[in-house]
Amino acid sequence: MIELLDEVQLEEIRDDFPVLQQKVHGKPLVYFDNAATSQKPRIVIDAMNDYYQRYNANVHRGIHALAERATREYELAREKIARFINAPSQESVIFTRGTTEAINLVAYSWAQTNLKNGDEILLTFMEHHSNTVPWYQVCERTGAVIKRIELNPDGTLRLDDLDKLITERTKLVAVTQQSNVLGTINPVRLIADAAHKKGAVVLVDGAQSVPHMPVDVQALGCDFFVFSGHKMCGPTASGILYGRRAILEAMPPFMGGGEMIKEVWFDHVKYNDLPYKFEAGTPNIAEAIGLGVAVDYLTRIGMEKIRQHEKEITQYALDCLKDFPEITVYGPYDVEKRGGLVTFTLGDVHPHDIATFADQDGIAIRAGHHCAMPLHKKLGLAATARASFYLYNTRDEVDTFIAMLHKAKKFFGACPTGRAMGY
Ligand code: C6P
Repeated sequence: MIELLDEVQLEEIRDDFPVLQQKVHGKPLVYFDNAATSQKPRIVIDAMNDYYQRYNANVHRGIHALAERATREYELAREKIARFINAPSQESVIFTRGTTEAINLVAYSWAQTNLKNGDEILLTFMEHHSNTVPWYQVCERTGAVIKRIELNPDGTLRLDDLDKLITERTKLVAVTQQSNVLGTINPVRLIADAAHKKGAVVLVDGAQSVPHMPVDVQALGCDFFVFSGHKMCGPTASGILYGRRAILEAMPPFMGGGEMIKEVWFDHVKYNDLPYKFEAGTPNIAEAIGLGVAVDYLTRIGMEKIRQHEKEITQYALDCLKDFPEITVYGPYDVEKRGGLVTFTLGDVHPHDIATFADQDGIAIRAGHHCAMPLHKKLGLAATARASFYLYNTRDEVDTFIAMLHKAKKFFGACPTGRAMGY
């Protein structure tokens, strides 16, 4: 049986995050914008400072003591991250600046080499722009076309006709493991199996899943898996592309420069081995080291425990929101099928007004299209408001959030509206 975080542990965890110990507009900060970026524990900040203060040097180049230490720590981070996602080898784990860069790497290197006029890329209607725009660009350059998996009214994917949607022309299926708007957790393994039956390659966007649940890339059966460090207690400008080794070996490099070469002659070049072939130039060394420490931190607490905690908080928030006939919640009600975030509208109040109102109470939520405009167009909305939770959030904070919504509803005179989607 998985234990929940108890009060004492939760208090200890909150103490690890300096940013949480402050007031905003005179009120204790309630940070519910974790899907945009998470806060960072002291040990991650300290690890990055330590690199700059004690062993700042470039990696894989110098043979002096500082350079050797920097290289060791950088590669140790790769090792930890490979273990964290159960990658079969460290060579298949490539440091990037985040999810966006990792997807662009695959788009430029793999897709442009392998796709041609008339080929199909299958997406879903819930993809983030990072898992949308690079594929539009591939289509512009190759003549490939985009198709999409439809949504059910509860915000889950309509998979009944998946076998028909994936055809012999489908070369790539690119799907998010968890939607940053609906919260929906998608059955990636099932989709990957269907795609592989037709010979398609599968890319999984793990930006919203890796920070919040145990992830095993081998069990998911995907060919590429991408995520960002800054959403999982790690630094900004850190992220990962995992790829199946054989596919990575066959791909041309994304960028040229130092580090990604074995030998350069007057007119040609021999590329380096994995993973360095895809890490041109001086990498984000402090960020990679910081991400390794973030992985240590999350592992120590336990990803299953974090998932359970978020399920509990999310269920509590969803139950409280049921008392508002003016509120529409988007995405599945069942917390087994959704991650730790709640996206909603309050009558016809503009979500930006709700976010500004919340800010006055020290509550940080996000409002807008959340970089998922096709999904919002599908929902017939310009914007939504989103509260997204993490391991350090509490039921008391949910109470503060709900009290703010009661005030907002009165202040803006919100009226009940039809619930087009959600529950
Ligand atoms: N979503 C949000 O507030 P980057 O910016 O590269 O670290 O991550 C992009 C990205 C890709 N996929 C999904 C599912 C995401 O949620 C994000 C980032 C943030 O929802 C910022 S727009």
